[in-house]
Amino acid sequence: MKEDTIYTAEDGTEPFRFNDAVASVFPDMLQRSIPGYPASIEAIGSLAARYVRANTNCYDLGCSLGAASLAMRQGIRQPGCSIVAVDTAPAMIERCRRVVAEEQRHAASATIDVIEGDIRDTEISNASMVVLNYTLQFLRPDDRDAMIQRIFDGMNDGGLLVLSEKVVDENPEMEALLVDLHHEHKRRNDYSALEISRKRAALEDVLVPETVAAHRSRLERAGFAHTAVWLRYFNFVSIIAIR
Ligand code: GEK
Repeated sequence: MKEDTIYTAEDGTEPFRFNDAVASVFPDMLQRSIPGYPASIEAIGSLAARYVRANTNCYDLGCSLGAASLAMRQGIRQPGCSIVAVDTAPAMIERCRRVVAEEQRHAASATIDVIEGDIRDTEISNASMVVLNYTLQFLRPDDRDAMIQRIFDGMNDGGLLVLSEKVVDENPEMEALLVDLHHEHKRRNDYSALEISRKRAALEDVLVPETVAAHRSRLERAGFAHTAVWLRYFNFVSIIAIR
């Protein structure tokens, strides 16, 4: 796995982009930066085994290198399922296609279609499982209600949405503590204080976090019957919602 040293060189004045440099170090970046990321991928596999129904579609929206799609494919126990993996970044899609093709050789039941495109334009239909693993946070806040509503509308009754996000706490004191704990976690994972502050500056206005309450009320407004936070590690949460 290639090491993420991007912010040893870049000074953080340019907004963060999912370009070739990022895609080439992405597994290392996610593992060292998102507390709970491996747990989110593991749970997506287990949830696929429980919720994916025969002859339905599954969506991995903002798939990056396809980790959630591969976990779904491994978990699915039903025949006739298609996984649609979508990302807008060409550098991610190119690598994702290679990873999926490599794994296809040991292929399990479901097919994976890797599509370069914007998730705001992706048609969602006959879905028994949809994954937004740390992706909604990159959409403009104004676009988020419509995105969640389209997901709900394209899902079958009993279908499952996994929504993982970086969040912000309502309480400024708790927020400061959680941010500090996250930065300490990154330092333990060998990012320097300078790299951490540069990356933070680059993500300003690119990754816009909301509160857990805002996410849950959006899901409820869209029509989801049940929502729960199943994972929280500092300011990183994963929510499941059942239609
Ligand atoms: C994982 N889910 O490994 N349309 C499509 N893709 C988008 C859009 C958009 N409008 N906006 C951002 N992206 C993955 C990790 S990373 C999370 C997801 C992170 C894509 C973007 O190109 C990037 O690949 C992904 O969303 C977010 O489980 O880097 O913190």
